[in-house]
Amino acid sequence: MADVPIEARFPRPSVMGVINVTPDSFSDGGVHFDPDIAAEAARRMVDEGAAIVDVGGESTRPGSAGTPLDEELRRVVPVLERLGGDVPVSIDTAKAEVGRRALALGAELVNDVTAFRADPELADVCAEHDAYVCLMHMQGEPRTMQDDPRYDDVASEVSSFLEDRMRFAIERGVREDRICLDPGIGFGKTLEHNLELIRRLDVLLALGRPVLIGFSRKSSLRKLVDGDDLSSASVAAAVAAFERGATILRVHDVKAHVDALTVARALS
Ligand code: HH2
Repeated sequence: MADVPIEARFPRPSVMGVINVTPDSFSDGGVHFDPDIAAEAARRMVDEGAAIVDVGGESTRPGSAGTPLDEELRRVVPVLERLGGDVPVSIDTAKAEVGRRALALGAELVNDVTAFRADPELADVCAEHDAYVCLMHMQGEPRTMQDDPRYDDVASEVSSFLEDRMRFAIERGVREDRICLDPGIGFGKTLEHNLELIRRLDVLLALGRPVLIGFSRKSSLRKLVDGDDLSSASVAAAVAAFERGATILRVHDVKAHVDALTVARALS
């Protein structure tokens, strides 16, 4: 892997396209379950301006119970094989073995929504491959995380959690200049928590790492707008996050986000 810090590899703003190879993801479940269709969608996202595509084989939607290793590998490996190392890929996994296989197949970033808590060995795998890493905050676990999330001060608590997890990753050999941080929009958070995390993104930015935000099609947006189509609401959230300092925006509708962020950057 090229020896480039994550902030140089992903200039602000960069778009990460989402490819969920799952039957049950909350926004695009089942759409990309066929590996040919998933690979084609990934290539299209890159053509539309995505800097990277995030391939995931385990749904983390509220209430979901987790996917066994064999099944997760069965979902993501055929997609990664089809992308053949020529499409920039991030692997959305919390499992060391999935990370290992994905990095061997050319993935360059490991996106772990558990920040190496579920499987600490994933940190060693990332260190060995000198992979880029996204560490995300989650309160609780997907099965129960939306039951009654509570914080005294959400921005400070998320930030100190991520500081601890970054220290852990570095202790295991991951270089700091490979790491980006994500407050985990919708992962054990109410609408108000999510909004406050974006409004007070400076608290997280003070850790000195690039920030990734995934607000796209999250159910909180549904509480703000009428109807089922969350694409405009997602774009607005991404632009607001960018203006407050976010670097990587994880999104489903790549073209709309790339256009909006291009204009937002020109205006900044
Ligand atoms: N959100 C989801 C999954 N992975 N990774 C990061 N770093 N940040 C996020 O906000 C994030 C994530 C959930 O969204 P989605 O992939 O659309 O759904 P599902 O988890 O149901 O597959």
